Amino acid sequence: NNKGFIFDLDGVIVDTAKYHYLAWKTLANELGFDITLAQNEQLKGVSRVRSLEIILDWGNKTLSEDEFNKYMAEKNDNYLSHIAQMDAGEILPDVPKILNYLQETQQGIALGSASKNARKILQKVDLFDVFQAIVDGNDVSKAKPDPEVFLIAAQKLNKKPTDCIVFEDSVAGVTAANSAEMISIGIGSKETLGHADYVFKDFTEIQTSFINELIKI
Ligand code: G16
Ligand code: MG
Repeated sequence: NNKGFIFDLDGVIVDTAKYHYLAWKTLANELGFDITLAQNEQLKGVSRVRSLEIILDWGNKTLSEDEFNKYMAEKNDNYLSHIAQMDAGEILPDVPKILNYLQETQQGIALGSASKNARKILQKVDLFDVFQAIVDGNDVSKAKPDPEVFLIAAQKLNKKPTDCIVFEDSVAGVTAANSAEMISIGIGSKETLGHADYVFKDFTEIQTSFINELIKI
């Protein structure tokens, strides 16, 4: 048996949320306000453009289109300066264990991320070659919770959506996986991700026996 396993990037494979936060915080401070870690939670899985719109709302600021684009570019440059320092040590615990198992059992492995920097990050942490298909913020026209990103990933893996399993840490991402009729596995808390088919705190809680069950479904 052979299924498609689709991974979100930020919050599932690596914790880049902390670098997004640092970069957005710097930007907000420049505009004269601050953003909290709790606010940062609401930006997880959200596109770059939408994130800046939300942040400007929080600070009660409006920008011209030129300024908006300037701040977006500045934020990304700042973010990329953190990404440049990344290495395989930043892969979240037990993610390699599951990826290795999926490779050993010849499952399809894809990435489904909102980030336009996904390929760069996978290269930095030395996981680029593990993925048979990479679908990221450059490839989609509709952001999560729209299922587009995962449907394209399934297509690239040559799998039916119902034969795919998605690992996601964001509310919108789990909703997207459910709309795609895929099995959704939330990585995080049951309170936030209660709409997922299964929820685990992190990959240390996921056994290969559970992966086997998913492969047999
Ligand atoms: C990630 C993050 C979001 C970020 C988005 C776009 O998504 O969770 O906070 O705003 O990508 O990233 P970029 O600015 O690099 O294009 P995911 O889907 O991997 O969790
Ligand atoms: Mg995520």
